[in-house]
Amino acid sequence: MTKEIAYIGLGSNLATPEIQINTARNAITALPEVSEVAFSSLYRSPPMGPQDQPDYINAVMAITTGLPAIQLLRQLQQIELDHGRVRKDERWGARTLDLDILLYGQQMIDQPDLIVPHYGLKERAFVLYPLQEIAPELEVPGQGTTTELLASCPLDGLVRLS
Ligand code: A4P
Ligand code: MG
Repeated sequence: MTKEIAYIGLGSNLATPEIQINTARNAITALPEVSEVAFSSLYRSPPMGPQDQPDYINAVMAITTGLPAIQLLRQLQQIELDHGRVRKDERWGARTLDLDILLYGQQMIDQPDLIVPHYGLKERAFVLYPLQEIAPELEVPGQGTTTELLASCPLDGLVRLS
């Protein structure tokens, strides 16, 4: 079976975010047909969206996987639920765990529930900086390398944690 390298964005701003990110990492690694390739530093940033919520902790993980992209998404959504994620109507509201597929090989996917590359990838410092940390030469299909994209993405208060 062909394997793809996929990049997953992890975010949390409730219930001790560092622990959420760590247990999510373990749950992703434990999925069938998934192996971890790299994991970025943790980053802290002020919330994008409603400001009356805690700061976020974000990271990016690279995996190899034999799962088709849509099956990977379903597995990630189950992990979100297992972490007590409650979907509310408020856009960009606080959450225990958010898992986004940033990239899936060099594929461009445009389906009702899955758009890859992730639409916020190049504007969001909390996605692009950790992604560039683990994949500085990576080509984002149709958009340039992560290092090139970083040049026009301000930090917006993002801090890399040691
Ligand atoms: N979906 C489509 N494409 C994808 C993809 N590539 N990966 C669909 C994952 N999901 C994808 O997601 C809504 C729908 O997107 C899903 O049903 C899936 O089929 P959701 O997780 O239910 O909703 P959401 O995450 O609240 O919405 P949205 O617009 O995706 O929010 P974001 O973009 O995830 O932003 N501030 C900081 N500092 N750091 C953060 O991480 N995160 C958010 C959430 C807001 N503010 C933040 C952060
Ligand atoms: Mg999401």
